[in-house]
Amino acid sequence: VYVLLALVGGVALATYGCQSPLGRRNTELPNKKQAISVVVDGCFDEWPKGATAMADEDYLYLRTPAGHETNLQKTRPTIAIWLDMDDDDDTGRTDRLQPTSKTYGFDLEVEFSPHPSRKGAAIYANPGEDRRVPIALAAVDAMHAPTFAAEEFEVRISRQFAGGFGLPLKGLNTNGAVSGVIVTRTRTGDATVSKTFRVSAPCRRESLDRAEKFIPPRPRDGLRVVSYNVLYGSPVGDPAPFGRILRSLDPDIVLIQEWFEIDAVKLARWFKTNVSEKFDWHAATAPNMGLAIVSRHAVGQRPITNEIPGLRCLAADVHTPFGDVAAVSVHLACCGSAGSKEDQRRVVEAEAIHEVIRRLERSMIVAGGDLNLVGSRKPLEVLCGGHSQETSLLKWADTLVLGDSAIYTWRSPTDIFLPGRLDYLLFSDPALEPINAFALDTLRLSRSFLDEASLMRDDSEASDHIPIVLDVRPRR
Ligand SMILES: [Ca+2]
Repeated sequence: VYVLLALVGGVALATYGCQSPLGRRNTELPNKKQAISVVVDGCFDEWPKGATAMADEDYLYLRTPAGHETNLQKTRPTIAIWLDMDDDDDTGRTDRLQPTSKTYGFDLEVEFSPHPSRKGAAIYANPGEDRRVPIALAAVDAMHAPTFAAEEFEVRISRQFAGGFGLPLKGLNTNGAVSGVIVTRTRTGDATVSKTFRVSAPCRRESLDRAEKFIPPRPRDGLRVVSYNVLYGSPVGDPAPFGRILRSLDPDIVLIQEWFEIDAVKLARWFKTNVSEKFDWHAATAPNMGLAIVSRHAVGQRPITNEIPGLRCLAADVHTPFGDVAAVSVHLACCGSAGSKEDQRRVVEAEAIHEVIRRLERSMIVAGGDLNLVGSRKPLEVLCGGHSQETSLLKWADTLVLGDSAIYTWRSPTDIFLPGRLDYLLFSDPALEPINAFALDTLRLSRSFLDEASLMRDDSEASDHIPIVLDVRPRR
């Protein structure tokens, strides 16, 4: 892979110019341990021309076409990756596939939108001819991007699940050739098989190498904004992990979703008790919507008038040392897929919220929340106010997970869905300059880092969403 990547070494700059439907990346990527590898974000600019598979010490990456615009975990027909982990037909389930006619020994199958539910993902090991063993999704640390509908996807599969499933030791589990195909299969069994992909995997890292990453300090000449879906008010009954996480992030403004039935006084007190006594916290809440905005700076709630029953949007002016910043916490309707009624509802909600934001008449705007972007990308574009990030009122930040080369904001290890990017942070570009953007998943970080930041290994598992962070400073 490094030989392959050397060909595109020129791309290894701090800022990627992503021209995919995701839009141009507008925040710097954090320094990475490797000079370059795949960033699982739905942009393909780091992929050498013609490459469909790559591998590094930790993961196998596959460029997976769907053939039409769709959500990979809500698509039909089923799309499956059949992996010959050691490129050896003596192991796994043998199959002679047209049009290649080569005989494979498929060891691992990753199915998207599997039958009969046609949603989520399923992973199976084939340790022998007639054995098919389901593997928990979390064990394979698999994910894909984008989460919203696209024509092709970046998929990654961890190389760290070796052993335990009777899978071959050569190839993916240690080093050497890995091959496979992508199989599209209808419910009646009709299958279309891709060309074979083959990659030479470098030596696998001995054990999961958690990143020695430190949370970038809050900017002195700017503001740190956090968006956090806290899972049905979990901080009330389980304050410790949320307190540690928010303390480590040191936010100026927190945009909260799913914290129901709490008033501004109680919420400010929760922050004083659990995050920092140093500040007099201020809050605005919409308790029936589960939304809140909390800041160390004074907060003035803005009235919202809209025509849409059940719209979840809360706006406030935050009186920062740099002037008044409009802060907006949003939670769009959940579920569905591209074009579904839920997706159409999200578009309508995004239109209404964009109008709310426009009427706030502030130049400095930060907005964020759980957009539930499991259908089309349109709600995001509409919320920002335009298809092009060049001309829209708001831009979104690319919140790479700290210490990882991927963007996800939601994961639930016991769910049928793989991790996804549901949450976004937006900012008004003419007035605010993005400095840093990241997401915090404590599971990705090393013991020494966690100790340094006074975090516990499983703190970010207190919610199914992880906090996303954006640092901005006023442009002068
Ligand atoms: Ca990418």
